[in-house]
Formats: sequence, structure tokens, C-alpha cells
Amino acid sequence: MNQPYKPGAVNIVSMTNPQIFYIDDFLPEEAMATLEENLGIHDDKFQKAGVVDAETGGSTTSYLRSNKTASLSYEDLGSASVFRDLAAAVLRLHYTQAEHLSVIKYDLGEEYAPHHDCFTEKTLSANTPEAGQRIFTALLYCTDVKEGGQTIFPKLDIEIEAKRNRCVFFSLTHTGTGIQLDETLHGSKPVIRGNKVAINLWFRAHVYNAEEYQKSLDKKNV
Ligand SMILES: O=C(O)CCC(=O)C(=O)O
Repeated sequence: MNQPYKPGAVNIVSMTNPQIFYIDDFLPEEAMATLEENLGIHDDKFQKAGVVDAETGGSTTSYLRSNKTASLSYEDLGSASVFRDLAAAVLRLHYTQAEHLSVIKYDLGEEYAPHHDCFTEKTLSANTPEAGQRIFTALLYCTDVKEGGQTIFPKLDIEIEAKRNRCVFFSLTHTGTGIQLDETLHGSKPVIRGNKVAINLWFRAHVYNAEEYQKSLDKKNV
């Protein structure tokens, strides 16, 4: 029989501008286990991670990141769509505002220097501009990191421990605008013991996947 869905409490770290909060036991255990199994199957797909190229809006490697990333779809990861739908529900956004998954992996000593997730005007123009700016990040940790690997917000002196099935949410723009909040500068401390795997989901201001959005309307006969 399926277990009842019992996520943990909402832990508020910063109330507004940026809003930062996390929820433990975020995915139902069955969905989390499926996700882990699928991550294991696709382990060979991880490659040195890139950052958004400020000139072209594409991906480029940078000294800012020593971690690895894998381009995996919702189909590859099965229950990743459960993560997307629950995260959208928590944020009261439509699930089609979510971008593709960005899976990240850090081995010993790997880190991600502080950066912003928002696009600049130039990089947005090459990345589905009709969806608007990234407004929220949902970051789901898939491993317990024995030491290090905390997500840090250096401008706010905030650190969040990476813990399996903990999901951290943080806003990226001034509430109700597409203007980047400088305080959401964030990164990952180096992993000292263990390894860290996490899934990023970026939500846009408007619909990102227009085809899926239309399908959701058709289902409702709108
Ligand atoms: O791994 C983390 O804690 C942060 C990841 C991150 O900042 C990113 O992927 O943009």
C-alpha cells in the first residue's frame, strides 16, 4: 500500500526579498527512491558543468564551477515530475513554468562559486525569452553530505546543510518584478566528506513549456 504523503514543516530562513525556505522529506519516499535509482542508471551522463555564456546565452565551462552536471529529462528520471509538480504547488505556480531539470553532482573538493540564477537581458534573449525571467529556484538534495557541501548565501550569511530529500526554495527577483535580487547570490561550499547530488528546478515568470501548457488546458476542456 502507498505510504501517506507527509512532508516536513516549512522552515523559513528568510521571510522576503529573498524568500528562502526549506522542507524536509519533500518527496514521498517511493518517489525519492525511484529518483535515486534512476540517477544511478544515468551516472555515466555526468560531465564537467558549464555556466551561461554572457555573450551567447549558451553553456560554457568556467573556473566558477568544478562540479559535474547531467542533462536528464523528466522521462529519464521518472518521478522527477513528482518533484516538479509538488514544487510548483508549493510556490503556487503552474508546473509548465518549470524549465528542464538540471542535475548536479559534486565529488570530494568540488564546489560552485557564488553566482545568480537570473538571466541578463542578453542571455535571456537566447533562452526562451517569452517565458520571462527565472523567479524561483527549487533545489532538491538527493544525498546526505557527511561534511561540507552546504548551499551558501554569502550576502546574507546563510548556510543550508545538504540533506537527502530536503528541498530548498529561494526567490530570485524582487517580489512581483523581473528585477534580479542581488542578495540571492548563492553557491555551494566544497564537499569535504561524501558526495553531493542535487536537482535544480528553475521557475520562470510565465509558461516555459507552451506545448505542455496547452495539453493541460485541453485536459480540462478549457
Ligand atoms: O549545489 C548547491 O547547493 C547550489 C547549486 C547552484 O547554485 C546551482 O546549480 O545553480
